[in-house]
Amino acid sequence: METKNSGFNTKLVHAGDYEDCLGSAVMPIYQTSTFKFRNSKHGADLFAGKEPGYIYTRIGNPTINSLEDKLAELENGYRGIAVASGMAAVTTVYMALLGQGLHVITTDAMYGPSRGVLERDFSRFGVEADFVDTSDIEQIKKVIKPNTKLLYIETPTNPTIAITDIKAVCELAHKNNILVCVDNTFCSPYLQKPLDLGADIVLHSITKFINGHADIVGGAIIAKDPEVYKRLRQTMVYMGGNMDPHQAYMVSRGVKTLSLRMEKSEQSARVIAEWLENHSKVEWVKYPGLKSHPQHELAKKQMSGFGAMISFGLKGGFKAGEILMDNVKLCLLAVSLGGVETLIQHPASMTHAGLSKEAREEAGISDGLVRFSVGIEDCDDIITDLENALKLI
Ligand code: LCS
Repeated sequence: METKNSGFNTKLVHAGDYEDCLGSAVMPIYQTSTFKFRNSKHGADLFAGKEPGYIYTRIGNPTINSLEDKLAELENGYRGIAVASGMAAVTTVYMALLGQGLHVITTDAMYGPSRGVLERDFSRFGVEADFVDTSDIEQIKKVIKPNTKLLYIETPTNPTIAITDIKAVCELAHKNNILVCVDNTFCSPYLQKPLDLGADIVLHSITKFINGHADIVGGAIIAKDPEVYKRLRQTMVYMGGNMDPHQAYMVSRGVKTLSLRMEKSEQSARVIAEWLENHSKVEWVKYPGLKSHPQHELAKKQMSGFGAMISFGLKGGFKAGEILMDNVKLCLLAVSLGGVETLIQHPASMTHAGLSKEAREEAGISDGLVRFSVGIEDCDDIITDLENALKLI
């Protein structure tokens, strides 16, 4: 079915639909590594791009392509590339657009490995990087250089929930011939559409809200422009970070309920954030929907809701954090986020442990910071669980 002009929920269910000879209602899993050619001419035509069709699953596969088409429509992009993990998406973008002597500017407080791989690995190949608070555009202006090729932003950030003005930074970047990539993992296209705000590339850890069921790891990249898409696709095919057909099937299934899940999680997150803000054991709360959030007005402008991710600091720091982690019962003590289950974790000792303490502090990740991903359980049950654990501090 043609869904280009349909609403978001219709796209969630039907975009990327594929007609097969049996009339399958959902996309089947083409669990095959390779595809037979009818004859030598057919094989040659496929390789030459003269005929559409499939050659080899790393290059393309119907189950994977169906998901890619759905995600591209959801983000209002040209085409999508599904990859093995969110980090495969991040490294494919870096690998395709950066090189010896080129410079990238990124959000300082973004997901640890997205920064760590630049510091540890891409630096070995002569890629220069500056990490700044991209929520302050002046900081970006200060580090733009003639060799800057990519501005890579994460908004809201994991886990500090800082928000970057996508439209403003895209205008600045484009004036300087710099491409902009936005990690949209925390929002999903349900809440934020970076390509509509001017970005060139959007990427996701689809492990999170897009799949939503904490049962697969995956990533996706969506490009606005055919030329940029081609560069990214070529790099993915050569580097080999492709998604697997079974993984793609799982995501195509999970994503259909994205709006329903996000709506429920967000309703609870708003209530929980306010409740935490008034709790005597809590020092501060960062949630885009709270008036106390420094970029609350910007969040209202560029996001269509405030999401399901909350960060908060406990009075009593590290020790209080340990007590909370060890005493919640309903909330799962686990990394990752964006699933139907409520998850709680401690970035300083978990997701961001790979960064030095100085780098963490510079990026606003204090030792007592708690990250909370609100699931779709009953909100009262989540609050009761938190209250019972907070009482023990
Ligand atoms: N981008 C963001 C914003 C993320 O939060 C993550 C993973 C990634 C990229 C990488 O995606 P992956 O390869 O794991 O699919 N964030 C994680 C987290 O906060 N806890 O565990 C993983």
